[in-house]
Amino acid sequence: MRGKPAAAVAKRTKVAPGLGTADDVLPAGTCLDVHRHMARARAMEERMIKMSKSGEGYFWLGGPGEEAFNVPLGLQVKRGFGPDFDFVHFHYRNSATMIAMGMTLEDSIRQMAMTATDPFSVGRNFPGHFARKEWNIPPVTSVVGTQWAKAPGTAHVQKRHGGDGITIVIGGDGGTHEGEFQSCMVWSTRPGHELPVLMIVMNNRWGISTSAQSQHAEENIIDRGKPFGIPGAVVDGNDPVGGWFAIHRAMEYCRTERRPFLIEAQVSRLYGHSSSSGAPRSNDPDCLVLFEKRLLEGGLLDQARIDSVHAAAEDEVAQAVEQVLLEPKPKPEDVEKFTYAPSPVDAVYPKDYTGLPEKTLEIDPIRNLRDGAGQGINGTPYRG
Ligand SMILES: Cc1ncc(C[n+]2csc(CCOP(=O)(O)OP(=O)(O)O)c2C)c(N)n1
Ligand SMILES: [Mg+2]
Repeated sequence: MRGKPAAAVAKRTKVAPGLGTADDVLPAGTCLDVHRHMARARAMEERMIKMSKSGEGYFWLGGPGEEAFNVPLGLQVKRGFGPDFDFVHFHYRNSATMIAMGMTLEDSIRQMAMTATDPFSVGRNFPGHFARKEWNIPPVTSVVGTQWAKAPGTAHVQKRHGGDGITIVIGGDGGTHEGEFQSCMVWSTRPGHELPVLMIVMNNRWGISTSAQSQHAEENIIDRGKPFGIPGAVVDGNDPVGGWFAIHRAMEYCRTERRPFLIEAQVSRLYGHSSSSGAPRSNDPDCLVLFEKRLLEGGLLDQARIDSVHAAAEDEVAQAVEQVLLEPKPKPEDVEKFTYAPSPVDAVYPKDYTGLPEKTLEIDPIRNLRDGAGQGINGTPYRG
């Protein structure tokens, strides 16, 4: 059902001051922003699931069920380029965070449709594998847990640089079993060299089909931070208001103390792991439905306004898909582009990026260096 125009509804709707507790009130305007981005992210992901089933894309995984945490996170990131700003090492379920940070729906759908216009991977990676240099977002990798090992690197730069930029790193409950999660805690807590890393574990209680309860002996995942002296908070990831303030406090701690903090957000997984498991709707609590109930009860929105937010989100997605499906796909000859940068010191595989060394014995790295960049074995130019 389509809602009435916003202006007509606004006249009738008495806007309450906000939602929250006596100490933590999220202003009404922010609540409505959070709700709108949650609805946009959900509509986009649900359309992307259809794309994976209709041949407009080939694989889907993403973040439905995590919007109530991921949107407040994105709205509070200090977005920009360089160590004065936050670095964000994403998990593959952070589309709502990117949308809240200002990503257009087209860009995410471009990656889903694997077009040459996909700004994150030029049509060669899964959806949700974002990368945006100007926002300090290093590429997401599918290899579970690697982001935990990269985070201390950017935080180390930030600590040495000064200022209040922090590194935010996000992963799933399953990924905390990888050694990189421990590496992140070790490197972030070396005495005298503590690092401003906000570690966020999105606990959806599953790693594909392995249940968290069959793997985690600790009561809460944040307990793993205790031996390292890392403080933590367990957050109801279905509550955007509580989540907002938990994120705010954790960020403030990392910005000012220049030390790590651990958040565990308990979230839903609304469409299973990915399209590989069919992306069926689960019975987990739906944060969008729960938030809308609160917005209604709190008098911040009425049903007509909620309907119009959803209608606008669906129109936006439909237009984005229509546009993206007109855009070009990568060409076969693009396959080697952006894979390896040419380097004068890379004397081992000068002509063959994928196979074994061609003529290893003839390679003289010193001569190669002396003769200049861009020259491979026997003077052949690199195909970078
Ligand atoms: C190193 C590695 N091992 C296994 C996989 C296969 N794999 C992909 S996603 C996933 C589950 C990860 O679970 P979790 O960290 O809880 O993230 P969630 O998908 O639940 O958000 C696994 C095992 C992988 N991609 N990389
Ligand atoms: Mg999980």
